[in-house]
Amino acid sequence: GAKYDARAVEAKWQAYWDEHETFKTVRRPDAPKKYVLDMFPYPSGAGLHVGHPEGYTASDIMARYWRMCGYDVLHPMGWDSFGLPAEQHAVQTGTHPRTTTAANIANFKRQLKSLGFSYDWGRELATTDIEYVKWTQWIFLQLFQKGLAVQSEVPVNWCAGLGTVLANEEVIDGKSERGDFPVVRLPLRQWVLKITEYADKLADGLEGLAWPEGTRTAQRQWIGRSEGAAIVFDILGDAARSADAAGERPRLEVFTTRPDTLLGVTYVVVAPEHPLLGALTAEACRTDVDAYVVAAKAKSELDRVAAGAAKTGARTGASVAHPLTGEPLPVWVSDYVIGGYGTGAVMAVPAHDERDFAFAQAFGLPVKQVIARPAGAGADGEAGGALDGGALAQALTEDGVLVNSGEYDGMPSAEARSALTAALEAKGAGGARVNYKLRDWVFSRQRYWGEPIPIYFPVELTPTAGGGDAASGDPRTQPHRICYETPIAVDETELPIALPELDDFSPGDNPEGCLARATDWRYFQRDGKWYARETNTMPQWAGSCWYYLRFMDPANTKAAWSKEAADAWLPVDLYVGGAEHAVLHLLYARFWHKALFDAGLVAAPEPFARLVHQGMILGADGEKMSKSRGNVVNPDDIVGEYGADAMRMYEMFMGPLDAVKPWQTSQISGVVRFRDRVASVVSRVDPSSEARMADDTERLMHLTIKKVTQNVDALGFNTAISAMMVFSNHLGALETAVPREPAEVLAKLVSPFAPHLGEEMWQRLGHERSLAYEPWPQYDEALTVSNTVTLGIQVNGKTRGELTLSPDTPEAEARALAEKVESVSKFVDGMAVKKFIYRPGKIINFVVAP
Ligand code: ANZ
Repeated sequence: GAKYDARAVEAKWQAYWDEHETFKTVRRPDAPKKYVLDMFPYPSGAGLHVGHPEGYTASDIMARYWRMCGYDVLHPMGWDSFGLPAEQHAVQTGTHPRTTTAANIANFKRQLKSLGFSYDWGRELATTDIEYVKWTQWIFLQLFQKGLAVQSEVPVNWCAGLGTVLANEEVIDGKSERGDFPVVRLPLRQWVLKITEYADKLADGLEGLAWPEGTRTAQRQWIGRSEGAAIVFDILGDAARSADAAGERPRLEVFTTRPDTLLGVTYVVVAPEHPLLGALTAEACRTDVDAYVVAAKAKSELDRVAAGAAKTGARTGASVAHPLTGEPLPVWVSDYVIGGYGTGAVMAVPAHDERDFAFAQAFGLPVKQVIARPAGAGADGEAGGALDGGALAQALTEDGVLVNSGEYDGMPSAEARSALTAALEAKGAGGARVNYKLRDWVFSRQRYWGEPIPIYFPVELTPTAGGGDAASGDPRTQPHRICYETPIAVDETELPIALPELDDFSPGDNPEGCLARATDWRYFQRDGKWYARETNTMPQWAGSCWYYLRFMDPANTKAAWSKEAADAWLPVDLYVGGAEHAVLHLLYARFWHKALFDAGLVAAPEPFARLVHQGMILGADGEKMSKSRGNVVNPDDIVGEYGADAMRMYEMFMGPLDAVKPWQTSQISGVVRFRDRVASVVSRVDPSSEARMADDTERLMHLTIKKVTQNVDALGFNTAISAMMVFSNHLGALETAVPREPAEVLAKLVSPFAPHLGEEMWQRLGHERSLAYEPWPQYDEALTVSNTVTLGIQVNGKTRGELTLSPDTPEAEARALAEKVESVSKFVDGMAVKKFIYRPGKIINFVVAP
């Protein structure tokens, strides 16, 4: 037949789907549903990279497959369109980020459409849409009203290069994740979301999720739940008086996971940021301590806690009392203790903690062993439960049995942890404590291109020297104070708070952010009083925290989504996207969802039931694709040259979806050949003929349906394609006309992968409507079993060859076939066959003699 013209066919079906709204979402009351979601892209100026179509093709296959299986499918797409690159472009060129964003979205959409994804484009949204911003702000207000959004003077990661504060997650090795600028810690007024209040729920919820184990582990570690005890040490002497004078109780609290080592504490260490450090420091030590604190500020947290880092510190001159023995213990300051973790202070047990051990060695502090290996566990025949002879060469960090601990001697660590915690609790000197690595989420950014935080504050005008009337003044021109301690929520009816128009988008060096320069926008009068809007904006994560909710009900003007929509669609059944979001987006979105769940706004406790990460596609050189390496493959080029179906199938055929794999343009020809063979097989169907399928064709058809179905269910797309290739080869090799049924089955099976090809074949087979909702082919299990067996052929008991035939083959036919097998005929020809043994399905044996 004529050559298959992919370009024309693909354009035709893309127009057809648009015109017929083929993928408009339906929700029938009694139908089962599948919500198939992609991580929506940030519409960058670079356009799609080949990693996007990989995940998007996988989810599209599932959406199309599930439609054919009778599910109502929600498969939407949109744009995560706030963010730094458009803003940085605006700073450099003066082009409004809105303009750049719109152009980039248009380009992304053109590219996605060229790939034939079955999105319901009627639900398209961008996080920068003012209607969307409105509801993002509304959700912020729900968090604010629940006490989950609060202001705080927090030591933040201030990035002067970007002119903004960054979340811990956005700082890598003391540099900004984007741009690689240095980041320092400074105290600033910030909006903080109290994600730590959900630490337990976020950790526990991971158990029931069908997510990659690595991602669940990453979240668990990020949350970092540790169980232990808080222990208080009374401050002794002068330091107690000055701590008291500072309005603090004269006690120092530590967090430990090893209360069993309590009797091995030989000193206590506070972080350089510890609020009591000033009060604890004796006059004689002040110069050293102050210098130490300054030096510590310059170090990143990561360098401070790095294993093997040289231990530094200073003596404060203060002492505390051991809570059980009363023994005085010196207090040191060291940067290996982190201000923001636990209580910012530790009880040091050098015998059993590596960092304490290194510190004690560096400063000549005593080491007191209180844990010994249990009986029988001694590495070199030491007596269990006894002291290891002499001084320890290194910290003994494992659990064991207690020694040197008075009444607790002989107790195993686990038991001693409870016993000692109970003893402390009875004395009012501590108790069980759970601690998390997770920090609250610093949620404000001093940037332009984000959602304004919908809060305002009263303004107090400073009376001027002339004694003018403060109320009639104007904070835009007059000194004033903004009452940050009294945040007021913007009334729901006044949402959205749109961004002001600016000419200069640069952050400037005002930590209030660039919106502070838009004074006409910032200050407003109501009932004769002046107010100032919050000038911080939300981070890019805000929009991606709830887009999957808006997709359920994108045109709703009364609510962010309706209860009916949420009940109809949640949770997302399949979420496909990159593993780089393991702890950022995927944790933040779960947090918002759980807060919304507690507010009764969603009925499912988790947003994403099943998660799949596509593996990274490397360049042909096996290296990560990057502009500087020049190994970037542009999806437009591939689609232009080979077509969308070939691009889709190639990316699915490269290997398992979640595997990392190199791009090899040369291998696209394999899927192109497959596509063209499918087209030629269909062109050989005689529509008027009712030609019956041969038995082997029918069996292979059922086997293929089974393999493709099972592989698609398991997201094994490469093996599904292999099975279809075998089937198309079989049909292609038929000497007769191709019967209609196997051709129709092939068109349906291939359609989720190569939807344009599928539709075109379906139409050429005489159907008028799209096959998008045709029932998925069913297989007959009995017919998937191969009807042939392979038998060994023996001559005088020795295997000389084999033969594949049906167990029903009659003896005479089996003998004739066996005699023709070359490796057998050598031993049989010219010999007298004394006996022929044939056990159908089992064995053939010739007994011969000369
Ligand atoms: C005494 C002790 C003895 C400790 C021992 C360990 C072993 P997780 O929660 O698992 O990370 N620690 C507590 N707060 C700290 C801070 N702000 N900066 C640095 N280190 C801190 O570990 C908790 C343990 O880390 C705590 O238990 C404490 O040292 C230290 F044989 O207390 B441990």
